[in-house]
Amino acid sequence: MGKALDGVRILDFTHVQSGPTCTQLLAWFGADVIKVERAGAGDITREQLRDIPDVDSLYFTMLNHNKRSVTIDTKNPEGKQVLEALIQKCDVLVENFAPGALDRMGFTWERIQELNPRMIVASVKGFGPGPYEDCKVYENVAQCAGGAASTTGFDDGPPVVSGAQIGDSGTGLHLALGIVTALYQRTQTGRGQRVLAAMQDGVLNLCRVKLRDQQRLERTGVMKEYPQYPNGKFGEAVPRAGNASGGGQPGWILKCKGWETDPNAYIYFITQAPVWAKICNVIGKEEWATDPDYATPAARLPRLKDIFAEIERWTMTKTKFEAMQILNKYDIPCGPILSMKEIAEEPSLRQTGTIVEVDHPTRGKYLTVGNPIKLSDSPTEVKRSPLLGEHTDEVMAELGYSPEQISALRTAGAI
Ligand code: CAO
Repeated sequence: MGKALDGVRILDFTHVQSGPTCTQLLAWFGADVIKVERAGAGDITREQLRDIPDVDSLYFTMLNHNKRSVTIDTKNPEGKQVLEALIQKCDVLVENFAPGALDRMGFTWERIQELNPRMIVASVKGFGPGPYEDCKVYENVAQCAGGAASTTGFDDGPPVVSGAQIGDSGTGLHLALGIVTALYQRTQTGRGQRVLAAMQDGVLNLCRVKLRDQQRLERTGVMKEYPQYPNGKFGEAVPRAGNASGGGQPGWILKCKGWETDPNAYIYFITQAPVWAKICNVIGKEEWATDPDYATPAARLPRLKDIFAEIERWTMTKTKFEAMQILNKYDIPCGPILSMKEIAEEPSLRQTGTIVEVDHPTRGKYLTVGNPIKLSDSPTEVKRSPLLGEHTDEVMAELGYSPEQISALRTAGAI
């Protein structure tokens, strides 16, 4: 079966996490992704957080599946020529260098357009135009600058960053959408364009509900679904809401059987209004279904803390999986707090290809997260990440270089 992006060639000039997540998705959708790396060293993550000496790290392998790797010294004049040939051959150039690095290499937007007017140039940067546009940015900086950290954690503690890589992988996902959109527009205009996904913007997009709440707070001074209501205080900015649900259906994380020793023996429990009577039955508080102090969502809001304490008395008598099974029977929305170990061992995730075991020539077998986006006409086959420069000769030959030319460029240190 063909792939959705068959025939699309990506010049992948990305490194670390944000850019590579984007190009990995495009590769999974069938694009030919040619990763250009620094001769001799490669993407810095190849050697970061290594668990096996001299073997590409999991950090690298898990972000660079289905790509080809070529090594080019793009500061070497002959290396620049090779890059120019690649620019002429490819549809999209994706990069996430520090601001200005591509220009300093001599590959300004104008120069790229001269070489290939159809080229789409897609960039991840930490910030969009403004006071911080020249800054280098990593994941947690973006989480802080995009509003995630100030709204995550508990009211009586410091801001907290999330384990989910919303700054890096989140922005890579935004960029991938920008790229396929630009490819689609090119079918009409015949022209390339620039695509920018700033990490601050990507994080803020995912924190949209918090900007909603900022405006609600300014208008009313209080947000009744927040744990600060009714006894705590609201300030000028959206406070950290602990584990309260972001939506209109109050939720909280509750202890389950075994919580004393298992750090993940918890369940997320949502007191969804339509199933309130069923919740009351399950936890043995049938009278709450009709008691005017508890019967309506509005009446419950000032009592949420006590309500969750009562529900927790019930969840603590069950394991998170037992609780899940019972609650699901009544359509009560809830979710077990799954550890990474439990996720890694979950058979259904293996069956859907969301968790995949991959074999690597120097590492051996390892687990990775497969393509989370499933297309019925473009199934994903996860292939191992390339070794450094593994495809240099192959790609050079495709660009029309003879074996002698390739060997001369190698001697010159250009590749
Ligand atoms: N041949 C020769 N030189 C190369 C090369 C190649 N194949 N590939 C890259 N280089 C050079 C670049 O030209 C640049 O040189 P100059 O500084 O002289 O212009 C240099 O390598 C390094 O680029 P960098 O500044 O991007 O790398 P860094 O490690 O110092 O910074 C990072 C890393 C991520 C902070 C920065 O790239 C950045 O802010 N990127 C944008 C935001 C982003 O994506 N952040 C997420 C990272 S994942 O957490």
